[in-house]
Amino acid sequence: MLAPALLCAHLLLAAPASRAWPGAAPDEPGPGAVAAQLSDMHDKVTAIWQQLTQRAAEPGAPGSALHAACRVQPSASLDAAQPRVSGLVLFRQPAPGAPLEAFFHLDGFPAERNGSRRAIHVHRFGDLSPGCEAAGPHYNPRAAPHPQHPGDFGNFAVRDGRVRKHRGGLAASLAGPHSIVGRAVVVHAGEDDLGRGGDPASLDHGNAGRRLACCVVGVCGPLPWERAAREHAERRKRRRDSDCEAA
Ligand SMILES: [Cu+2]
Ligand SMILES: [Zn+2]
Repeated sequence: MLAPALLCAHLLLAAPASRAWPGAAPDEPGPGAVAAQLSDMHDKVTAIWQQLTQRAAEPGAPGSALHAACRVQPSASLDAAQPRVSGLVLFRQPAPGAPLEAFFHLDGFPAERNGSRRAIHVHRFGDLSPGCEAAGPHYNPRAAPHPQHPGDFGNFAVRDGRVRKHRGGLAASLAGPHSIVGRAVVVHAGEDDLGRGGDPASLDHGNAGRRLACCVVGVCGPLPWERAAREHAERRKRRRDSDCEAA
């Protein structure tokens, strides 16, 4: 059932795009109207796809959750003065269309600036061999301003040169036409101004500064997530216990 529905959806997508080719009649819709139609059809295809996949795998059923991992490496284009940040970003989505959650485990920031905050985003391209600049702009499938891109994860506090953070309710997805699988997670040297910088760049990328490290999001099984969740729970318990002792 899934394959014929997706085939129909592809045909729907292909039809208006062909009218936008050079040589189209003067009364045909312009590029803006075609883009709006395509965006609308994308949404409809996503809805069909989500209904079909959710019917096949109800949220909470064993094996229904989607997982992905991103092994963060220092950018190949860094100069010697820049910190070498590395680590692991893990994603879990209970079902297609559900909010995404993520663990961010990063090391290698300068330890002397406790309380500094670093931006993390999903960028468009997954070929990072020349350095993290090759990741291109923020992944922005709906032509929205920053910080409304699906991979605008915001700022992360650095403590003792590390980031250890769990975030839920993220807008990005591991499934559907706007999936972030195969795209890049980029860790920046600076803080995201979240669109409040007052200049055009702020609404484009948040003026988050140099790209220190990056990775490509890839599908994985549930084990890395389960391990990280266990470690996260143990850390929280230790923190609670030490708070009780101090009180
Ligand atoms: Cu970025
Ligand atoms: Zn953005």
